[in-house]
Amino acid sequence: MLFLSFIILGGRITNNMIRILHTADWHLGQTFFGYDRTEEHKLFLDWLAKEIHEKQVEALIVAGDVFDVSNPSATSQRMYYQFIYRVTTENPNLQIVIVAGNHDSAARLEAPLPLLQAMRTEVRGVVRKLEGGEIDYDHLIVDLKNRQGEVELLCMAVPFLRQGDYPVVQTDGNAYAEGVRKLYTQLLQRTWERRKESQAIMAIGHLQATGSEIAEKDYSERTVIGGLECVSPDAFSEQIAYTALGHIHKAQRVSGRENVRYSGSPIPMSFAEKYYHHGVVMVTFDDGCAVEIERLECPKLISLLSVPNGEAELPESVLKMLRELPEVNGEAPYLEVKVLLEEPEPMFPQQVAEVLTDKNYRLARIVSTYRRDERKADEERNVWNKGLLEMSPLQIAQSVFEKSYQVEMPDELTELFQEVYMSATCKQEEEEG
Ligand SMILES: [Mn+2]
Repeated sequence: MLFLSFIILGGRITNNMIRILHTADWHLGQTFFGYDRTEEHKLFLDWLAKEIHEKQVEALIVAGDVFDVSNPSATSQRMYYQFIYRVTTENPNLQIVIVAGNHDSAARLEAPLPLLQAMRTEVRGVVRKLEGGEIDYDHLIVDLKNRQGEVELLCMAVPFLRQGDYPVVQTDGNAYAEGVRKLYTQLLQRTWERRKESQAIMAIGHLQATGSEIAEKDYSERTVIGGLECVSPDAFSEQIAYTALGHIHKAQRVSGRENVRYSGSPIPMSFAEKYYHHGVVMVTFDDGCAVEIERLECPKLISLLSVPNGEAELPESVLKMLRELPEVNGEAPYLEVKVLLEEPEPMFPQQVAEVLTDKNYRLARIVSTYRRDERKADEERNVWNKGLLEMSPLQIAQSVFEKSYQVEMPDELTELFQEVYMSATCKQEEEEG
């Protein structure tokens, strides 16, 4: 059976290739409008374990946001460790590389590293510094071996970068973007020096690349300080055979480059993601190049449904549509109800609940839009109905400011807020570490 794992490239059989699976943004422990998602995550991890075994991959790459919160629950942690134990036991050659995302605690994710290394699993959360304050680039390079036990792929394992993690660059442009670019450039230089002939180089990143497509109004994907963190995909040199990105939940190539990709999240994180194809990316490297890139779509346990599917409608018509919802056998879909109101209708949620009593649906939320008061409607649609949990601290501050003063928060205040927020979160990280 083993010969089946070798792929034929241009008529020649290679047996020193290496195959990886790229995934990201698991957000283990996420609750969806109060609903527990453990079963959805379990289904994904079971599927992933089977794919790893069947496709005989040599490495699993997780590009950040393993957990939804920095202090994950016992259930989420158990699921994570059980998975790592299972796949590394079932596949004695499997290597795993995990980097921290902005939702993860960098220090906490790295803490069990000594144990995980015994299971051929490397975690990079914190960017370590050498004695002189230089970045420890060697620590960010992980060697990945092919089936023959030879190093075939050099992996630049870069976690989500916070201020202080990347080199300081004097620039008129964006200090974050330039700093991140410099880190990748210097890391690539170091990796290139180590590279032996026929070895490929890959990069991992948890960041928002310029030009990447995010779900409209999707707060769950936005970074901690909105808008500032766009990194140009040029940061990923052509010398890098494949760049495995995390953070954006929609699977996509970046700037049309086949080998710079977001794998996307395995399950939808918001109603904005209901039409996404969720999955992972399988990449085969040979002779220093990514020779095959294939998307594997993962199964869906619970589907998402909006009523109406388009713009909000009046209560009568929405209730009628709800009454006409087909019966569902199996898992109840998550349901979003969008209603257009002319005045507050406090009884509406109860009416919805009554209509749904005998129906197998999970009511996630009712989004109310007011027809008369456009300003208020916009506010509700755009901000508060998204839920505080899905918004970044800056977005919360901005919306409070707008509510109080009826004007946008001035740039000056926005900058001050970001400064305070960054220093507060850096301090928190230190305390955790
Ligand atoms: Mn993220």
